[in-house]
Amino acid sequence: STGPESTAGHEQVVFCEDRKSGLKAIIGIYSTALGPALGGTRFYPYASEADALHDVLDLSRGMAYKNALANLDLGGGKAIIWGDPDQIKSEALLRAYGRFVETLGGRYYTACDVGTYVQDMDMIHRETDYVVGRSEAHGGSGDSSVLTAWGTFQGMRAAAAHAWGTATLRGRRVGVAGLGKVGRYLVGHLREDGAEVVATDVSEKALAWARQTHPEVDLVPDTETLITSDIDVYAPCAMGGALNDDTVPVLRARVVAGAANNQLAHVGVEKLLDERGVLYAPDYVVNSGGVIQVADEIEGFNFARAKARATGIFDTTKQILELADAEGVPAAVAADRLAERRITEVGRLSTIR
Ligand code: NAI
Ligand code: K
Repeated sequence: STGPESTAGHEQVVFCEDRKSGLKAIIGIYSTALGPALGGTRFYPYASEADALHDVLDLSRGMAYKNALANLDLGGGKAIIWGDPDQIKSEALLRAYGRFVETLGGRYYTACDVGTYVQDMDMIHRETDYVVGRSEAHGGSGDSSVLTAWGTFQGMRAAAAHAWGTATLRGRRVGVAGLGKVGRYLVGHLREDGAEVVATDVSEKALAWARQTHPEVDLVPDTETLITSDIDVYAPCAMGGALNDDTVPVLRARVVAGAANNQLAHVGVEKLLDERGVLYAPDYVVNSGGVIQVADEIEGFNFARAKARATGIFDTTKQILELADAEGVPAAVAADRLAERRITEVGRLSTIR
């Protein structure tokens, strides 16, 4: 829980309420310096309005950095809908929300996040064009884990090049924690590149997929076994907080590069990684293939163009790791600096769009 929140630093924060449908939402626009703000809508039963506000302010700022490093002409925003989606999500509520997004006139584009899905974006689209992450039937790009996994693989190749001199995972042992939508595509890319893969998941379904599709992949019972085994690369592809005070000291991988959001459990973990000589490819950089994919819908989705942009995650990751060395800071800090530079140099600063 958090105290009163300052909105200083954010361009605009919009509180939305529609009594009839029970909608309570907050849209946070951190910056439109690089273009319209883009970020998903999180539908979550926050304990308090203060918690909801704290999350939307945090997440919208994060999106500004993510979109800047993804080389998108987009600023950062995010929204939350306050409540339990299983209890209150309805056509009326989503459409009321869509009308609020429409009132912003294109300063904010929404997309999927925790608790919202492609079909919800299709519903919101009935009220506004400022929504991406739609289904293919509605002019969208469908499942964004395709380019998320591709981009993560590119970021991992860049980290491999930085660590070992060649941009391949060939002959390396890569530990994938989480064989969900992203993890499964990632395993495919790794195998094609000639990596050995060891993996884990808590879901029997996910493990069955691995046994069926990739019988050569070693399966281990849990993440602890995975990270303490003899792996070169650790790819967190499940929940947040994978890198913490318990895991970092026992990590055997030289490189960490994975799709999971918010891998660093708290501020300071980036220093622990640095001290152990672990090369960490920042999560929000390597997993930006997803936002790159959905953002492409604004121009009319073109898979080849979006894939080419996601391939650019290789160069961005390389640049960040080099900047980290040059400035003697952890990669996570270098990433933030690079994002701030692009926002300041390319961005039209505080020009309201
Ligand atoms: P998903 O829900 O399809 O897959 C997650 C997998 O992790 C599931 O198979 C689940 O059983 C497994 N899992 C959960 N807890 C675990 C544990 N303790 N140990 C091992 N496995 C565990 O999710 P998805 O879409 O594959 O996303 C994975 C991560 O990547 C998430 O952190 C997500 O926020 C992030 N991400 C996903 C994007 C996308 O486009 N799908 C975009 C950017 C980030
Ligand atoms: K997401």
